[in-house]
Amino acid sequence: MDKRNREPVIVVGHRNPDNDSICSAVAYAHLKRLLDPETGYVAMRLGPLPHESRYVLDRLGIPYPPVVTHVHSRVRDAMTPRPLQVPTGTTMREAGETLKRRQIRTLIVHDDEGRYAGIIDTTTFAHLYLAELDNGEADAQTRRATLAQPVGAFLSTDVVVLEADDLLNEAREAVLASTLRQAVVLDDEQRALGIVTRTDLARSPRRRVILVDHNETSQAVSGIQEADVVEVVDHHRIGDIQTAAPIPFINLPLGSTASIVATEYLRHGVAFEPPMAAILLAALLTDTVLLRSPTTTKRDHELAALLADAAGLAVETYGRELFEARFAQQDGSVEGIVRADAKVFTRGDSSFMVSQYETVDRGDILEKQGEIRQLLRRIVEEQGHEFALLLVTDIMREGSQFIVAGNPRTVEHSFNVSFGAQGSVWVPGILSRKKQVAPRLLD
Ligand SMILES: [Mn+2]
Repeated sequence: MDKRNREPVIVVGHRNPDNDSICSAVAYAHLKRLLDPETGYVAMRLGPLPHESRYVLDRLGIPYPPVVTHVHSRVRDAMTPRPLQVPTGTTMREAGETLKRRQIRTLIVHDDEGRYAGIIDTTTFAHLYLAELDNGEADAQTRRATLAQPVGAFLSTDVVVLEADDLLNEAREAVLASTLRQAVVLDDEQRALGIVTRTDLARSPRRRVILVDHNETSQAVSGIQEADVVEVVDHHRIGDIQTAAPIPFINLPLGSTASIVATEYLRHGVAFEPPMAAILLAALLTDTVLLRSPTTTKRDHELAALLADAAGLAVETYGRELFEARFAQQDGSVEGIVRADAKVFTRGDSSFMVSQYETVDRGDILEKQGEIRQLLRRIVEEQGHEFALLLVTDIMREGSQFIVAGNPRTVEHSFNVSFGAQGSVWVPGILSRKKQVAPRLLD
């Protein structure tokens, strides 16, 4: 297969990327480049960068992975790049000899500024000679005169013009329907980047993708069915990705995809350069909520220690910085704390609200408790809720401060706590509204 124009393999995480999807893609693309320098590997992403990823990459001076919008085949995946080009002043004789010597069919002709002007191809010469025969002028002198003229006078200009990022399926129809059945690919400045011939179209190139941190079509880049998934590295349940050939498919029940990527570095005996260790550790710590989430394994703990060592970082401090970077973007006003992530639930005839605010230090919030309760009380009155509850979740201390207004009985019963006059109580171990709070209040 023609390898001249193989675009790099895309390494990409899921849609609405989290830090693990970003960092695992960056570190795995890096490992693949080291293991296989012949093939290009490029980390990309499917959406906005999470704040903590921005923090990690900025701190290490690593460029943000670019966004990939789709992996449908494009004109650039099929075209023959860097076509042979000659200026308009070239003589027909020179052009003809070049075609013959290089055994090609088409020459791109450009003007004095290097902009595409038209093409000369083997059919141009065929038509010329046939015309001479028709006119009974096929003598050596006429032929020599014709060949001494510049190509500018004989250009074919009714050639399909494409852009490199055009979808190949759409371009294919246009090219096959055209007279010359080939196309030139121009850049923004009208310079020729490549040509697309019928042979190029017959090759049907597919883009190559490595999926990290997901293996389901619904979470993958658009056009994935039209691309070749060449590898999967993931720690989620097995989904529906299908391939035509066997591929390396690494799926392990670890706390993060970064843990698997780190394991791959070790398996291949590739030393952790400090920036890659820092990137992998960042993903491991955010995905496992500082090694505290129930998905965390013994192996994650071991890898975190190893990566921290290689990166010269302290696990707890670094993890705290990552979450501070994530939470720094939250609205810290009383309105923001109470309303930014509020959910209303109904049970029978009554309704209640549960808000959550995550932090690495609940101290600041506790100082605003009076104001927070006033707002919660107003919400209860205005909305007619049974109660309004705010969870100030402190991920470092692994628990939530419950602040309530309205009738606290349901909450007190469900969690076996007593709010007291302040309407506020610390509940250790409660981190998830969805998994630990809502089900108990609705029960
Ligand atoms: Mn993950």
